[in-house]
Formats: sequence, C-alpha cells, structure tokens
Amino acid sequence: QTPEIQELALFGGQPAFSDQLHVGRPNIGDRDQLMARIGDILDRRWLTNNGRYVQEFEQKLAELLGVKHVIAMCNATIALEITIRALGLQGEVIVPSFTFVATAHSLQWQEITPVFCDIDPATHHIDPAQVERMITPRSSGIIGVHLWGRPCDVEALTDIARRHDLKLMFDAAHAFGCSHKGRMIGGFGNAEVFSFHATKFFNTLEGGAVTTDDDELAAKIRLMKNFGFAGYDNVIYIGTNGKMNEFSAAMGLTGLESLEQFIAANMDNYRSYQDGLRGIPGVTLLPYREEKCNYQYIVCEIDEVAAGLGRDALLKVLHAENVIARRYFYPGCHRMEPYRSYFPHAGLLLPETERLSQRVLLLPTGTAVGGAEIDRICRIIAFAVANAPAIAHRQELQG
Ligand code: T4K
Repeated sequence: QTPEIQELALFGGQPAFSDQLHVGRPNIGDRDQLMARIGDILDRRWLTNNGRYVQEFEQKLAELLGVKHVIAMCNATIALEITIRALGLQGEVIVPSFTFVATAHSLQWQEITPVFCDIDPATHHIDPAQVERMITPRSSGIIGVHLWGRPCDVEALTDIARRHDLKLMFDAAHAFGCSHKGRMIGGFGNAEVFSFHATKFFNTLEGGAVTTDDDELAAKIRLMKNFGFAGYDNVIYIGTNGKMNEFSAAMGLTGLESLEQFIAANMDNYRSYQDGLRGIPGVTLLPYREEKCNYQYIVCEIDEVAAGLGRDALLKVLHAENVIARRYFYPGCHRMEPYRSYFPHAGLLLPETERLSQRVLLLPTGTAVGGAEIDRICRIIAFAVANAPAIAHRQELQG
C-alpha cells in the first residue's frame, strides 16, 4: 500500500525511528580494554601531563601516519591556535569559509584576520586559483581544510605557498586515516591538525593532535602546549594549556585497535546510501575517491529545482522522523559573528560557498547505524521527493 503524506511524522504520523539517529554518534572500541586502561591509570595515579598513555598514543599515531612528530592535544581548536602561533602567522591568513567555525576562530582569537576564500563546487575544497588572487602584502599563510576527509589540492597550495613565501598548514580535523596519493595525511605542509572529538569516527572524547616533520616546530609546539615549561621551574616560552589527559589517550589507544572496523562500517554505510539514493532526482551523494579514506561523512547536495523541495524542507521532514541530519557547514563562517560584522560584503566574493551552504545535507552514519536504518532513511527521502509539491503545500499551510 502506497503511504500518504499525512503518514509523515511532520504531519502527525508516527516517527520512523523511536530513537534519534545522529550524524556524529561516537564509536566506542573494546570496552573491556578501555576499562582495563582506565583502571591502570587510576592505580598508577598519573592522570595527565605527558603520561604513559599519551606517550604511547603519540608514538602509535606517528607510526600509522608515517610522520616524525605527533603532539597530542586537548582538542583540535587549541591545536590549531598553538600551531598558528608557533608558525608565526600574523596579519592575514587565507582560509575557506566553508568549514567548521573553529578554523576561522583559531585565527581571529589571536587577532589574525581570516581572509575567506571560495571553494571548488565539485570537491567543496578551497580553490587554489582564488587563493592566489587573495594574497596581499599582509598575508602570512594559508590554511587548507581536508573537508569530509578528502584531501584538498595539496600540490597547488604547496606551490603557491612556496612561490609567495607563505606558511601552509592543514586543518585535517576530518581526515584521520585518509591518504593522498598513497601517502597518509599528516605529513603535508608545515603542519597538520587532527580532531579526535567525540563526533569524529575516531575519538578520544575530546582531543586532537598536531603532526609535523619539522623538528624545530615540534619542539616549539610541545613547549607552547605546556605553558612554555622546559623542565621544572623553567619557563622559556609563552604558552598555554593544550595537553591531552590520560583518559583521552586510553580511549584513543583503544579506538586505534578497532580503527579498521570503524572504517569498514562507514564504508558499508556509504555503499548502502549509494544504493538507496541512486536515481532520486535532485539528491546527489558526494563520492569518495579510490584512496585510503575513513568514509565518516555522508554528504549530499539537494538541488531544489530537480528535487521539487529544498534542503531545509527535507531537513524538517527528516528531523520529524528522528533522523537528525545536519546542515554542515551552513551558513558559512563569513555569515557568523564576528565575521559578518567585520566583512558584511564577503558573500559577494564567495558565490560557491553561498550556493553550497544552501544545498548541503549530512546524513547519519557510523557504527550506530546499519543497512536497515539507511534503507529506511533513503525511502523517506525518495518519498519526500516524489511527493514534493504536496509536502511543500502542506508545510506552507502549517506555516
Ligand atoms: N576544524 C574542522 C573542520 C572541524 O570540523 C572541527 C570540529 C574543528 C576544526 C575543531 O575540532 P575540535 O576542537 O572540536 O576537536 C561538532 C563537533 O563538536 C566538532 O568537533 C566538529 N568539528 C563539528 C563538525 O561537529 P556540533 O556543534 O555540530 O556538535 P553537536 O553537539 O551538535 O553534535 C553533533 C551530533 O552528534 C549531534 O547530532 C549529537 C551527536 N552526539 C554528539 C556528542 C558530543 C552524540 O551522539 N554523542 C556525543 O557525545 O559540532
């Protein structure tokens, strides 16, 4: 029997799911291993300040990523701030506006101006041709974002940075476990920054890391994340507190043991979405390339004309069904404070960012979601698109 639109939860029907499905549901590895590590931490009473597990975690990450230095941090935002400072960035730094606001805030927090650059609509990544046009005598660096875990145009950005004598760093918050041209992300540019926040497919509760092959930079960042202490009672640098604690490192070490399972689950989910969304007019799933990838984000674009209903109308339908899809990264950093007050006309230079932020929709994935749920989510989306005019009319009536 064909469902009627009044069966949608938005119009009073039963939600498709009794519990909410989230985009960023944390993955948890082997609980017994985690509890054993936590027990060990409590027994040894060494909770933070470069403890044994943090050191082991850093070493394991360095091996995995093939990079000389890994500095574990309390979160990626502080890691970005410290790296920006350690690299001596000042004046202006070119960044995409289509990113999580932390990328821009980590600059503005230290009175450095983020200069927002538009993106390539095919990849959602900062567009190198535009980067080059935005360089001024005040520019000191570029921050590329490996959005959705896909590498941005590393070669072109490296070339621009070299020719203009700019520092280049990457916000690799999404890109743990991903490679670029066969090389793990972590070793590109002057430094890269990962996030291990709870909502990432690999988490340390809160956490992050800076990776670099530069000995001097690594030493500076190590000092900066620990108040500038070089041994007891000897502060030789300005610093802050960016340290990772032992519980977070225990979570990280435990998660590393299940990393391949997390990625496999994400990849299965991605394939299920590929099957389920195929052929729905106006709904496009952003493809992953044939590189090592974590598949952690299911990114769709909704074309209002072809689908018959816009992204926000679809979002309402899904939320009512307890599918907590997200509009990352709406509305773009340039439309958030303080940037929209500082640069009220920035949108004129960012047409692709403006367009994409109206179309993008992220769907639930991770180990908490499986094929059956995904099939149901895709059927809701197909039903909403097939009945778009009636749904839009009824939404209008409801106000
Ligand atoms: N650069 C980029 C490109 C980033 O994407 C991020 C962070 C950063 C830098 C900074 O990294 P950190 O300093 O955070 O390490 C979330 C995360 O908080 C943030 O880490 C992440 N990016 C961003 C994309 O997403 P919100 O404000 O959307 O989170 P929230 O609380 O709405 O949670 C997302 C979904 O996950 C919800 O539907 C609920 C669910 N959830 C969340 C948590 C915390 C759970 O099911 N369990 C949980 O424990 O920012």
